[in-house]
Formats: sequence, C-alpha cells, structure tokens
Amino acid sequence: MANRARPAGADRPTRVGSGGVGLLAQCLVNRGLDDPARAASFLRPRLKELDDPDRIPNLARAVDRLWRAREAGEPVGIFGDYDVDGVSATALLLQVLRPLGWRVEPYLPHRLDEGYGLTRDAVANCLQRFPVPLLLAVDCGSTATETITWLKSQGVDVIVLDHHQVAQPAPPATAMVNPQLGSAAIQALCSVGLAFKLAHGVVKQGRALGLPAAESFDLKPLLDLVALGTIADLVPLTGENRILVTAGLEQLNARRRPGVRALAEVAGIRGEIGRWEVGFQLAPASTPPAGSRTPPKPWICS
Ligand SMILES: [Mn+2]
Repeated sequence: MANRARPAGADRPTRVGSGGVGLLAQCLVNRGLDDPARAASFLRPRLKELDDPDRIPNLARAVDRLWRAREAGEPVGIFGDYDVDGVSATALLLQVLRPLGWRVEPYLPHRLDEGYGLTRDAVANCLQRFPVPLLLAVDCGSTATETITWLKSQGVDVIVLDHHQVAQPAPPATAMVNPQLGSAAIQALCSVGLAFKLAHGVVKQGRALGLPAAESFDLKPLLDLVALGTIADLVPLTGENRILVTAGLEQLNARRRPGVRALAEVAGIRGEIGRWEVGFQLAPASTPPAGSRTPPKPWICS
C-alpha cells in the first residue's frame, strides 16, 4: 500500500487499533464516543461524574420552597403517578423527606377511577385526604395549566417534577422542574432520576445549613428505585441515566427492600438482576393488573 493520498478528515479517529481492544475502540467511535474521557465514562460510569443537581432547570427553586415548608412546619403532599417511574419517584422522595424532618404524605391516583395526571378531580380527592399548602406533582403536571391555576387560587403552591413535554405557555407552578427545559445532556432523565436529583439538592442544602441528619444521609441506597423506574420508563440509558442505572443495579442486587425481594420471587428471578430482568420481569410484576380495585400506594418503599 504505497503512497496513497490521505483523504480529507483522515486525522479523525475513524479506525482504531486491531484485535479485541481495537474492535471495542471502533464500536465506541461508531457511537460518537471518540474522546478518551467520554469513552472511559461510558465503559465505567461513576457516581462522582454526576452533574450538580442545580443544573436542572428550576430545581434550586423547588429546594428553597421545600425548605421553607419544613421551617414553617407545613405539611407537603406528593401527588405521584401509578406507573413504575411515578411510584418509584414518589417512594424515593418520601424516603428522603421524612427522615430529614418533613411532614409528607403520598397520593397515587387510581388508574381506573381517576386516570393519569394532575386532574382537578384527583387533586381534589388528594387535598380532601391531605389538606396541604404545598403539593409536589411527580411524573405529571407539565400540561396541567387549569388544575395548577385552580390550586393557586386555593392557596396551594405546586412544584412540578416531570419529564414530559411542557405546555406553552407553561403552567403557573412555583417551580417547573423538567429536563425538557434544559440542555440536551439531561433531557433523557425520567421522573425517578429527577427525584434523585431533587433529593441530592435537598440534602446538599441541609448540609449547608449544618443539619446533622443531612450530613449523615446516604443517598446511594435509594438508587435501586432509580434503576427500577429508569429502566421501566424506557428512556435512553446514556449519559446520567447510564451512571444512575449502573450504580442502581448494584443496589437492586443487594435486595435490601422486602418489596424488591418479594417482587423478584414473584417474577421467579434467582440470579442477578440486570436490565432485562427489570424491564421484562420486575417492572411488569410491580404493575397492578388493569382491573385491580386495590387503592394504589408506594408499596415499593418497604
Ligand atoms: Mn415517567
């Protein structure tokens, strides 16, 4: 092969090395991972590479409003969704806010009686059970302009934590925490990933305030819920999702929660829990049958 002219752009890494390592490198380059730092992070995702939670649009506002509620002793309602992402996000937030001193109650709408989303009827039922001045809408609320406007007129502030498309103009929430309003790098996060980010922001603020419970709070054991919801919601497992799911599967395999152990048993999983087992066994097993009359609750907490 003598003296062939180098084509334009030949200095770009389009072919790398040879043998097994060369093949892996070629696969990474084909996926656009052509700089060593990004390739290394893809192969070995680490929690310390997670971005600052404050980079999520309006997350800092949500953290501030939550801390104000705690200082004022205001009870907080979490209005979730009944799918795996919504339930695991609701469970995750309960498990952070309660130990850190919030009075907080979960409400999951009934799939058949109340349907999806922050509807006026479902919210009225929720407020009847838990009269609260602050509602956290999880995995829903991005288009609920009418309900949020009504809640505001009733003196109820709403924080929306959701990853669905936001209505134009956006509903008048106190904080619209939604990755669709941010950069492409975070847009794949689903609600349980966002809930983890919000939890991180809340704990960070608690540490800045010198609260001992926040200083010793370990967020890592909550990542099993993040793996569950993120895989079940079928969002791309790239970037931050890849980091969260990798660490989350480790937590899931520790099988600390009785709820996870029971699910794994029902699903017949004996060995390791991976993405396939979550997507095709754990997630379907955790969804109540369509005709179920049982009132939904964030059972996975246990
Ligand atoms: Mn979701």
